[in-house]
Amino acid sequence: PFMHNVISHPVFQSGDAKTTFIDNTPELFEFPRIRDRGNKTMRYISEITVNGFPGIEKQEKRYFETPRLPKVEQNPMITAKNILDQDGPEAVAKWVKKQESVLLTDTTFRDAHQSLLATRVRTHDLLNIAQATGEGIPELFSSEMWGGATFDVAYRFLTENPWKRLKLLRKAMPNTLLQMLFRGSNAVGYSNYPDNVLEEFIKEAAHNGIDVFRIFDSLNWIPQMEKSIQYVRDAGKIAEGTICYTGDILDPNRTKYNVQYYKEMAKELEAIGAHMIAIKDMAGLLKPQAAFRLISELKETTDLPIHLHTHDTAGNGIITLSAAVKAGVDIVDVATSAMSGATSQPSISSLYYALQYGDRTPKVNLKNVRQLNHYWEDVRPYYASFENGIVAAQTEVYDHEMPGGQYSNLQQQAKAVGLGDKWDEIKDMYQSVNLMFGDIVKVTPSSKVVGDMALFMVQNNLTEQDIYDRGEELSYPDSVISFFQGELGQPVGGFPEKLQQIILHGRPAMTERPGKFAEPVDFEKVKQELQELIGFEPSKTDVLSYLMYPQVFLDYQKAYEQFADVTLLDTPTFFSGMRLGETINVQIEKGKILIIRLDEIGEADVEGNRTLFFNLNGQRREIVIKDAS
Ligand code: 3PY
Ligand code: ZN
Repeated sequence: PFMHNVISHPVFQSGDAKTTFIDNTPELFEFPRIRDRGNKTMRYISEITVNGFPGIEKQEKRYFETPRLPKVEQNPMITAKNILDQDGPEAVAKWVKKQESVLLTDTTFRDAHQSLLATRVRTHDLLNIAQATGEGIPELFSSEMWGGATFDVAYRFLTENPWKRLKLLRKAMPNTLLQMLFRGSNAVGYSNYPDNVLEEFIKEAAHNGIDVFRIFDSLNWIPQMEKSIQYVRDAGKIAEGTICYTGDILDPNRTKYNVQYYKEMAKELEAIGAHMIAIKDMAGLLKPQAAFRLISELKETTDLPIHLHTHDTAGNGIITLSAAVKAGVDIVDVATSAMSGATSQPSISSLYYALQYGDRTPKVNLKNVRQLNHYWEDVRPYYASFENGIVAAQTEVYDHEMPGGQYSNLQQQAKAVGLGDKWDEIKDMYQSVNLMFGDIVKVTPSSKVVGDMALFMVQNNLTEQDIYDRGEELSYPDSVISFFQGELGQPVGGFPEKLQQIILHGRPAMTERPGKFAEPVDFEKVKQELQELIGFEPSKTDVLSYLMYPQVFLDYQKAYEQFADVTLLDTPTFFSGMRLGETINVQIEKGKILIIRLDEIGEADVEGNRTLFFNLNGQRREIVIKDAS
């Protein structure tokens, strides 16, 4: 129901929308004749009130208390951000190594809500607490607030421009390093991009406020990370070369990813210019004793600072982090308590108490930490519809090895194709497919390949043997074909040849870095093309977004034209619309407030249209909405 006009237009849906589409299809532009923001805002509210928010069940708007806003005690100091700005990334690395206490990265603004709430936390709610977070915990190494799925979800589901989020948080937290997750040659998307796109993206991200880039490759293939690391260095920012952790270094039966493997990878990352080494345990597989061993050995291998990222899915997060701290890890990732645990990161305050009175206790003002957490206790319930349903520890992750972010997605996908009752079987199949594929690193986008194949096999009642026996006759999911063609790069130890032959029906595969052959993008040309589509001159960041997510970006622009800036709405209104008789305030700019009251919702007429009667700043207004029910 959202952007009915353009998006559901048959030409647009067929994918044939050319640059002349808008000229030849003037009816699309009949609705936004209403110029003013008040009407556009009421139109959005009406749409949601009548038809619900897309993708979630329509429900009564709940009553919420205003979130408690903290009064933090200030303790001005020289922060890691100040060091970066004054002396550059090497100075930061040196400073990190000098700290006796363990340093912390707060993932509340990114991975925590990506892992718990389907990445749905809005800029509105981040911005309300950003300044207090920066001032209340200046000791943080960094705040992770961008990358991964945030980019896509912001445009697609929240009708937000993620670049604007970055700029606003940058301004609100001037003394905190802002960190992003970057998928190497896949940037913040799912496919391979030409090198000059990576370069431009990193340049713009740095320019708009990103200080630390955590660069990983979904197969741990160094050639896919090399360029990005160089571009981050060129931008004067911090490049974290990332090792994705999989398997179990202590399991005598699984020797592919052993300590030696990780040590060699750390050396390679150092050699291609990483300022720090990140260990990205995306599924939460790193057990406490393995963490102690891994960090101890890596500390002996490299002089670069080591930054550990894990998930608490199996319930061992704090023990794992404590063991890593004991072994000398420099920085660890944590989240505010109300947004921690289960598929998210371990809690900042739990870790604090676990390490209290020790020689590496994190230096944070715990009173401030607690105050900030009150805010999140109050805000998380806004997003109840997006909770992933994992409320307790799940040790079976040690078997299936599915990243937390994928778990609920794949579960949804399974339900959508009528396999909801086969979820246990799908998890087992996921594990088998991983082994069939040669035991690969599983994280966006390689995790999607394994998930798609598992679903495909369960759906079609196929066993591993069936694939070998009559696999030539089957047609596989696109992601699986593209993986075996080498389009994501090369997995550790290469592809299983027999399976590769079967899936590619004997066609040859790429063995080199895909970006080596990709034509550079002509930014000027893309800009022209986009300008014709949207009717105004796009910014550099618009062009980059359009390159990564063409349709998503165009959909976003249409929604913006239709509804104006919906990021200004409070979150309960954004997801649930308004109650009859309710009044809300929307600050559209400094000193300019819309006071909106919903007075009446009319009956649907024969065509299914309803009239909603509002009072906007004292004047009666009507909005007509099609009831899609
Ligand atoms: C992402 O790429 O979105 C991830 O969070 C990987 O863990
Ligand atoms: Zn993560």
